[in-house]
Amino acid sequence: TSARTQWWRDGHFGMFMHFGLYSAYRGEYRRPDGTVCRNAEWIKRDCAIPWTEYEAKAATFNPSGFDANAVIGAAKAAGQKYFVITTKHHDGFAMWPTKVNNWNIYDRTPFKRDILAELATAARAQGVKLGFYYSIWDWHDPDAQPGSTNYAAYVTRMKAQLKELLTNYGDIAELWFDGEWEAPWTDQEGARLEDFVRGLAPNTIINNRVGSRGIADGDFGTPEQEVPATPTDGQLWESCMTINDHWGFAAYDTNYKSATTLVRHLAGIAASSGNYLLNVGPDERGVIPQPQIDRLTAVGNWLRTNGPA
Ligand code: JFZ
Repeated sequence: TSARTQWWRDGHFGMFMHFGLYSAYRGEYRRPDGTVCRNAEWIKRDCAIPWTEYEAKAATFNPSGFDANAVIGAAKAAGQKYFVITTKHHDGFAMWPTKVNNWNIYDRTPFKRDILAELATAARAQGVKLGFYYSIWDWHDPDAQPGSTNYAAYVTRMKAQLKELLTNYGDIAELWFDGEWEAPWTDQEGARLEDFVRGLAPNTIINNRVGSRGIADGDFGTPEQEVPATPTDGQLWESCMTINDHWGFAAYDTNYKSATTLVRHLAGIAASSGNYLLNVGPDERGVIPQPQIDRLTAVGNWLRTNGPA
């Protein structure tokens, strides 16, 4: 409970966004034999899509409907104080023009824009804080694979990417690491990574998935898909949740939580001094589906009618 985390403790409510090359599949992969495999951000691995096909998909990925002002506006209208986007999920695909490798949205797709820069500008203009999700686990980098004898080279590249993220887009409010559970990541590596981030961005709030919850615990805990019954006093936490049953876009998934349920989650979490990071998943055009927008609007309306101030 320091001045550094004040805004975060006061804010309670943020928008999570899972958006990546996987979004281009709309949640479905048609196998060569004609059968269909359904998944979202894990579609590459869970549907066993060959890299050649997944890489070819990148050449068709053109989310020209992405509108940073509209996205940040939707968060703001919902009463959300911060916004966290997947800059790189487990597929290793960077959603910004990284110079570290060419497995990124700028070099591999016809979409020649930097949505992180657009989001940074929109967020600053609208007074919403910007955060980045970054997966330590990487299915694509050859040096990050199980049995790699050169994992250190991958870690060096990872730090170079994080330096880009922390220095090219203004102040980054929150870093949301993930995939740390996957070997050969260690607590020691997590502690070094946390130090690295603190050195570059001392005010950035870091989640506990930077290490294996041993030495490097970051700033806050990350319960998932739940309103914890008995949070630990003095331990900051943020519960992330899907708005339907998937993180990434899945066109067939219409199992949306009702606005009433979302309000109940938010109120319950805030009452236990937690934060609620509610996810949206834009489609292959980069547009947040209307049913998701409708629910965000309803939560915002409830807050304006019943919330503080
Ligand atoms: C991870 C990702 O694999 C998933 O795709 C999504 O991005 C989610 C937010 O994070 O999934 C997890 C990570 C940690 C737990 C469960 C799912 N956990 O600690 O229970």
